[in-house]
Amino acid sequence: MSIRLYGLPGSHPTMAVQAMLERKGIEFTRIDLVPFLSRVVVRKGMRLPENSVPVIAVGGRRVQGSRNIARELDRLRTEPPLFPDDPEKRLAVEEAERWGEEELQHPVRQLSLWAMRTNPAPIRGYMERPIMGVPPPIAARLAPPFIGRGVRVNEASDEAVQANLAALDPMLGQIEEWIAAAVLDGEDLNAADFQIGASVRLLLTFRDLRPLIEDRPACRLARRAVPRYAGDTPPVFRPAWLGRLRSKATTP
Ligand SMILES: N[C@@H](CCC(=O)N[C@@H](CS)C(=O)NCC(=O)O)C(=O)O
Repeated sequence: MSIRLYGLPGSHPTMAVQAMLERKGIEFTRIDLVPFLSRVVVRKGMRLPENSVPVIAVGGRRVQGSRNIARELDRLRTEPPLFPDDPEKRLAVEEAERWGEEELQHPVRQLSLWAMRTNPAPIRGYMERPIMGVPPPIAARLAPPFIGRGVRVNEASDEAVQANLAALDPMLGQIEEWIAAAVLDGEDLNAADFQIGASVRLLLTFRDLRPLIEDRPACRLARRAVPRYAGDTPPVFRPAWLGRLRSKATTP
């Protein structure tokens, strides 16, 4: 089976799919596109309905979207499964997965784009391979205008980032409720573990956030689901925006 995974450097849903492929032991080649330009490649070049990655190409077919891809991977290789057999447990995993994609993924994307626009120096660290044939050192230097467009289309404003940072503690709390209920972080990792884990794992590449959250169960799950995530961003967020997380981290 030959699979190509199309993504973007640093993209957390792409990393979720990569981790699911690795979990299943399916061989794949990852191809990273240029941020923002990827929209044209995916919509016009691949004729897919959405303008986002991840996309996998398998046997002449393309599947778009991290949740669709999780189901496709279970069809392609049943073991180990990404969803439980038991219908009730499956529903709970699907709800956590939906939340991970619809509620958590975008705020994390906004934080990451805003940070890359504010300080482009760390961008190179998120690039693990050539970007559409362009070597990472050159691609990183060419990236800022594309990141700027990404910031605009994803509405990664100061206000959004401030609100997302304030919402982070309750979001991690929600993940930890699912961990306590054994929906997440069970014996076998499921699609929701990868969906959510990849987002939290990207948060752990931010030096502002890492010391405030890394001891939390949600972050242990993230490191389990995605042991390695390239990239490291020095402090970038305004200290006042971290107030809520800071007070939570110091409260026993
Ligand atoms: N929620 C979808 C979409 C993911 C998504 O928005 N991907 C971003 C990268 S993290 C993207 O393709 N962005 C292109 C752009 O904003 O120009 C999924 O999980 O597959």
